[in-house]
Amino acid sequence: MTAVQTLPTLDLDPFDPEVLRDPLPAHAALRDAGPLVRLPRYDTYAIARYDDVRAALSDWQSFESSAGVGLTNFRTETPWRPPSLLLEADPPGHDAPRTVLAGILGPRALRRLREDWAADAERLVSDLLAGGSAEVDAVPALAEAFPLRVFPDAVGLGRDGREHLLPYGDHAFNAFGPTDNALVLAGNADVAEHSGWVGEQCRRENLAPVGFGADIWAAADRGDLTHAQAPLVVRSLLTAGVDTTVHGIGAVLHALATTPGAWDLLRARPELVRGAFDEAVRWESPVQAFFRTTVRDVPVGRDGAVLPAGQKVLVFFAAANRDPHHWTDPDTFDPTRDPSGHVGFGMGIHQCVGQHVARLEAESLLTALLTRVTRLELTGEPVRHLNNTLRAWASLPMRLTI
Ligand code: HEM
Ligand code: OVM
Repeated sequence: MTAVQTLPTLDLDPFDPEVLRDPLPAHAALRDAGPLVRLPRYDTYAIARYDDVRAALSDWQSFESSAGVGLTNFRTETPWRPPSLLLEADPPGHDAPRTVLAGILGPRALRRLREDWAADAERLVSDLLAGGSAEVDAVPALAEAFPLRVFPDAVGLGRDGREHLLPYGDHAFNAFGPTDNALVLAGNADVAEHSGWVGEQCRRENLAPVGFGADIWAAADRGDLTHAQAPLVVRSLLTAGVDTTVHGIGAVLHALATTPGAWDLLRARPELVRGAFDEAVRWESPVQAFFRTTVRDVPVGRDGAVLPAGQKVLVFFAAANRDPHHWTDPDTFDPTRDPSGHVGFGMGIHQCVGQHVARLEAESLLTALLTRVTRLELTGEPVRHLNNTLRAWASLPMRLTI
C-alpha cells in the first residue's frame, strides 16, 4: 500500500492564470503522475485519469458533494452563498430537487420548445446575414446572443436585468477556486448586485406563469419540493444554465471553424450535428473540474494509493476527456466520433440535469447556421476568457460566408 507521503506530488497551481490559459500540459502531467496526485499548493489532491475520474464520480457515498464542490470546505469555512440544493447536496436531500428538475428539463418536456428555438435561431442568423456574408465576433454575436435570447424566456424571467446573468454565473464558477485568487477578488466587487438580482428573480411573483421557473413552483405546490426549496432550485438554473451553454456553443463554433473539412461534413450530413456538439463538449470540457470531499479513506486506482478521509480532491472532467488510454487521438475534434462516455457533463447522480437544454440550444443554432453559411472561418486570433472552472472564449473573430 502506498503511504500518503509517497504519493506522486506536483507543484502545480490549477488556478494559475498561465495554467488556465493552456491547461492541457497540466492535465497530461496529472494523468502521467499517477491515479492520485497530491497538490500541496492547496493541500489537496487530483484525479485525472479517465477510469479513476469515472470511479470517483460513481462513488458518491465516498466522495461527497455537500462539503462543496469548490476548494472551500463547507464543514469548516463559510460558503459565499447558501449551498445549491443540487450541486452541493448528497442523497437523501439531493433526491427531490433532482427528480423535479430532471422532469422539467427532460427530453419530453423540451419538445414544446424545439420549434420556437429553431425559429429563434433562424431569425438570429438571418439578421446577422441581412447584408450578405458577415464578419462577426462569434462570442457576443452567436455564443452569447442565442442562449440569452432563448433561455431566460424559457425560465420565465422578466425583460429587465438580464445583463446580470453572465457575470453572476462567471463569478459562481470562479468561486469554486481559491477565494483569495485574483479572478475571485475581481468578481467580489459586484457580486452583491448580481446576487441580489438573481435572488429576486427566483421569487414566484417575478416569474412568468409558463416556464421552467413556474414548473418548479408548481412542483412545490404538489409537495414534490417545499416552498422554501423552490427559489433555490430556480437559482440553480440561473447559475448553471447560461455561461455553460455560451461556452459550449463557443467551443463548437471554434472547433468547426478550425477543423479542416468539419463544416462541409456537417452541411452534407446534418444528422451529425448533435454528436458534433457532444464531441465539442468532450474536446473542450467547458466545465473543467469540480472537487469532491472524502467521507472515509478511499482507495484510488489499482496501485494501492489511498485518499485519506476529509480531504478535498479535484476531479478533472477535462483531463479524463482527453485521456489517451481511453480515447483514440484525444486531441482531435472529430465530428464523426462517437463521444459517448465523455464526462463533460459529469456522470453519476450529479450528471448535468440541463444537458438536454444545452444540446437543444446548440442543435438549434448550428442547424440554422449550417442552412445559410457555406464557409465558417477565423479572421483573427481568438482570445481566451479565463475562469477558475470554465474553459471559455472571450472573442472569436469569424467570417460567415453565405
Ligand atoms: C451539473 C456541465 C449546461 C444545470 C453539471 C455537471 C457538469 C455540468 C460537469 C456535474 C457537476 C458535478 O458532478 O458535481 C455542463 C455543461 C453544460 C451544462 C458543460 C453546457 C454545455 C447546463 C444547463 C443547465 C445546467 C443548460 C440548466 C438548464 C446543471 C445543474 C447541475 C449540473 C442544476 C447540478 C446537478 C446535480 O447536482 O444533480 N453540469 N452543464 N447545466 N448542471 Fe450542467
Ligand atoms: C447550482 C449549480 C449547478 C451546476 C453548476 C453550477 C455554478 C451551479 O445548482 O447552483 O455552477
